[in-house]
Amino acid sequence: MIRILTAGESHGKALSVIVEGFPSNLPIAKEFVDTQLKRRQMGYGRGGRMKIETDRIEINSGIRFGKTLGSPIAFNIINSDWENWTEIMSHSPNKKNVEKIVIPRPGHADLTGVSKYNFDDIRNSIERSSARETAARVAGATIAKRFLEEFGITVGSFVESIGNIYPQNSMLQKFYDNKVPKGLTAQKLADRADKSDVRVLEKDQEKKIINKIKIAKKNGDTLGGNIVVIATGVPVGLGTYMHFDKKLDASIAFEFMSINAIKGVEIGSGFKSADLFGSRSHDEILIKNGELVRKSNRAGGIEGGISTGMPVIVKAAMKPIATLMQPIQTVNLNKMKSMKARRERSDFVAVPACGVIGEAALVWVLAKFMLDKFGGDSVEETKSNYNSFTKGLQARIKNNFK
Ligand code: EPS
Repeated sequence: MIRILTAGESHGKALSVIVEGFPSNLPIAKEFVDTQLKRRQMGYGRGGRMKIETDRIEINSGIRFGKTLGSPIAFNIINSDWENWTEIMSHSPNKKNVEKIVIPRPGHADLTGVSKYNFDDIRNSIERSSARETAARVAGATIAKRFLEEFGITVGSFVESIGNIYPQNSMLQKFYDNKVPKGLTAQKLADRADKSDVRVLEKDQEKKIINKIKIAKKNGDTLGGNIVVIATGVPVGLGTYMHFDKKLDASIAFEFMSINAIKGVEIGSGFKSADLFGSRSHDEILIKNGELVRKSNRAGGIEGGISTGMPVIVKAAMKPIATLMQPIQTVNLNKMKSMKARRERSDFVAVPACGVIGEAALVWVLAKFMLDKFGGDSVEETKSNYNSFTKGLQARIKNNFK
């Protein structure tokens, strides 16, 4: 079983992550992790904070001579902004009378946080509920990403829409229809998306989105959008229908819903399939060159909680950032008076970054299910188990039904 634990406040000294349960001998380079952290920081529409931070890891444990030892892996990511927050985030009693935050912003964990934890200062909630935490999560998940690569599994994302601006020629639809150009791995798709400032695949869509973000900024408003995360090279047989909490799709939905600001998740053509006849919703089974294949992939690579061997397709909806420069109505908790919410430095759009965080979510679940199925204390052992199941699988099916 793999586990991950993150710690850290948004404006504290550092974020930390501990990852446990990966086999030994997995090659992993610091630069590989730092590259993923850099990708998470990109995107048109981020606020001032991303100009301050250059996220990179310090390795504390679990790696020697560029390979995992099988022991817990621990990283730190220093918050450069901490220098400006040492008094506000002091570990000592508040002798300097640092001002308390008393006006909750709708859409954040401000009011729910103080209600639950008995705080008299909203700052106590803001710090941990901040999406800054996802930097630690992305760093930890790079171990899973590297692990999956050993089996030819790649995970990549792109932005499907921001502010209701969709592509003319939907790549997502091509995945549902199984009409994706041959050899287009999820990695290649992500590389293409990374070339765009908003991580979309079409130039024209990019232009329209940037214009809409400019309008949002001018109006002191924010935008959300949809991300698509795809995994290619996934073998048949991850997950099970044997028990509800062991289904692959159930775990994916959980992992995505746990990302800040995500309000909806679908696997394959999800919500759209609810509107169609069954004959238009499922993936016909055909024989091609003596092999069993699927005509389409509307199921998003999962049937009965088990991977089908087709690309795993996840779409997730991110709500607009809740900190508004033209704030909406709330209440001053100290005066118990109605007023506009507090402004504070924030992003206008973080959908491009969310795609990279979605990749971290999907690699994590897939690595977990790979290790559940194939086990192994060293990568070599996992590979040997993997090969014994996947090689000749189709021949075994044919043989069993003779
Ligand atoms: C965030 C508010 C902003 C974002 C932050 C998430 O930070 P700050 O309050 O320092 O301006 O930039 O995201 C990150 C710091 C990050 O690394 O993604 C929030 O309230 O969730």
